[in-house]
Amino acid sequence: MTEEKLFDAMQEAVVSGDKLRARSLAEEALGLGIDPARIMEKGYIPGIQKVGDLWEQGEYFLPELITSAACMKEAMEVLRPALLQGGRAASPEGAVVIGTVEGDIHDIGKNLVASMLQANGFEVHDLGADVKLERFISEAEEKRAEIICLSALLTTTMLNQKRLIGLLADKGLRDRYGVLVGGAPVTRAWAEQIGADGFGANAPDAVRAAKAIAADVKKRREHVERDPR
Ligand code: B1M
Repeated sequence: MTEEKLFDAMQEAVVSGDKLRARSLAEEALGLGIDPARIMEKGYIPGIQKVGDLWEQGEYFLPELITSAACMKEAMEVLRPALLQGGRAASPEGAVVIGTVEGDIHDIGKNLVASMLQANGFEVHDLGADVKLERFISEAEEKRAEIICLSALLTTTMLNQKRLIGLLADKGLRDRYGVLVGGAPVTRAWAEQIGADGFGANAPDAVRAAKAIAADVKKRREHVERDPR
């Protein structure tokens, strides 16, 4: 099968909820040496986006959404080890805590971002989905993370990204951490409006933003250690 045909078939597998096919196509694409991030971006993500459109048009209901999400997980399970290859064990880029915010159970995009961060040399502490805001902070403190990464897929739960930043400020910790936000309804304008340190439109973009934020936080911390006044 050509690359284009494979990508079309992946989209179809997700839309039709065919888990076995979603898995075997991922294996086939890896066997052909196609980059796993590209497989996700060109094959599977357009599929689940189409499912979202069909849901909005009232053609799909919750069971279809759940089955298609399971197809994404099947594909991700195959692709994840390949995505992680090349990740450096020493984690020179810094540490992050990542999760989907309280009230929100969507985790496919967050998992992809977490894998790509790990593959790019970050130490990643994935807290899962529907994570309490206080927990992001306590884990960041415990793991001595540089960045708190917040994913949100619902317009209602996006507000928790703003609340987290407020909570950090209330605790006098705002300068200690970089905050990176993302998720389907999240925009750069929203990130700026709530005072986040960075925004990722997709997983590679999140990695770029995280690198810049981590460097900045490390500099800030070094400065405070040298001159604690
Ligand atoms: Co839901 N859902 N869903 N859903 N779901 C959306 C988000 C929706 C847009 C569908 C629609 O109406 N078209 C809609 C939200 C509407 C809104 O808020 N305005 C919606 C709804 C309404 C709901 C429920 C409320 C439905 C219901 O129960 N009535 C419910 C919510 C439950 C809850 O969370 N409390 C619900 C449930 C579900 C399922 C469980 C069935 C399933 C999720 C399964 C799972 O994740 N384990 C599901 C799915 C699959 C979707 C859609 C179809 C696909 C989401 C997805 O996985 N996309 C979605 C429609 C859509 O988004 N078009 C929809 C693929 C993924 C790779 O993309 O997550 O955007 P995404 O991640 C991207 C970027 O956003 C970015 O990088 C990723 C890779 O490119 N990114 C970051 C993500 N996080 C980042 C963090 C970063 C940086 C970048 O830094 C920290």
